[in-house]
Amino acid sequence: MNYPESSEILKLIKEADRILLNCHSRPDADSVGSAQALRQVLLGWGKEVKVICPDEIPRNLKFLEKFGAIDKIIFRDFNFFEWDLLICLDSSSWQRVAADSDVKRPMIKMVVIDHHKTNTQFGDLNLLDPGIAATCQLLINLFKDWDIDIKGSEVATPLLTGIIGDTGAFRFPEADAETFKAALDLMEFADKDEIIKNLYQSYELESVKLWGEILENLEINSEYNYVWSAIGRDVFGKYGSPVGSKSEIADIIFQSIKGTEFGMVIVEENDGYVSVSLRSRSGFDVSEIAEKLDGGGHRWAAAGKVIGLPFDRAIKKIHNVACDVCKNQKRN
Ligand SMILES: [Mn+2]
Repeated sequence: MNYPESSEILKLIKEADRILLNCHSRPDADSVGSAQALRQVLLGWGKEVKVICPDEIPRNLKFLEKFGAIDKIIFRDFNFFEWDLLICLDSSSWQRVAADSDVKRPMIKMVVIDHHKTNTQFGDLNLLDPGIAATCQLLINLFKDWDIDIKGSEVATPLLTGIIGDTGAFRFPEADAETFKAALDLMEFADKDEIIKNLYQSYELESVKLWGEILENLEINSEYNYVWSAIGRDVFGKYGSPVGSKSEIADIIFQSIKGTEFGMVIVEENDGYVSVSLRSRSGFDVSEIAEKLDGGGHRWAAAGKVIGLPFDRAIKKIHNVACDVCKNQKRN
């Protein structure tokens, strides 16, 4: 057995007929991949399954919807009580699931399966593996405990997508020998080329043009060795407000500049809503900054936001938080 919780989770699933799975707010490859893979396993057991998400699925992950539609729902209006079980995947908190702090956790049976070290254990049953590279890799271990052989593209392709996404295509140190073994097993059934094409070779033209503006504003904080850029909502709007653009350029450039610890891309998405994508180059734990900015993530990639402040003050707040965390991490 990989996990002591595996049999208990299986028991809850066997007792349920109608099961909800989630993709977290601003879903990434690991979120969508883990939901789509688990959906297939549950369908195979004759369960009725719905995958819900508070946001749209980003364009570069839409190809995974060929394995089943993902329903964008408004959490405050959704009737959870028509369902027997909710399995929350890759989500460190209920807030991350619902994307609305006014919506309380519904009192239905809930299982949490996640790999974020900051997970608040908001489920009735929580399966957490904070050392593992992706929730999709965790699921492979769980499926082994359930005696499920991964056969067929409909399980393998979503799982490999999540593993590639959360490891930055196997770059981060969390991608260890076990991750490569898992990927090797999946390769027999997964369409790796399709995944790479969608994740890394399908940038929208408008998105790339926006990167130009972001790079134009690139600055360095030489006291703490981080790079950053900020763009206002007028510029963001000029290119059609491509939400995914910020994390794309963060992945490509902001964790790759020689001599720096980390990078931040700050975008004023709307009046009073400023988001920041953080990427570490050196192993500096950027999730600590994200957590203090109403967000979260991992050591190598994290995101946060500032709500209700004018743009210039939001930028200032982000820098203050970043510098405080820098000071502390230096001290320790
Ligand atoms: Mn993940």
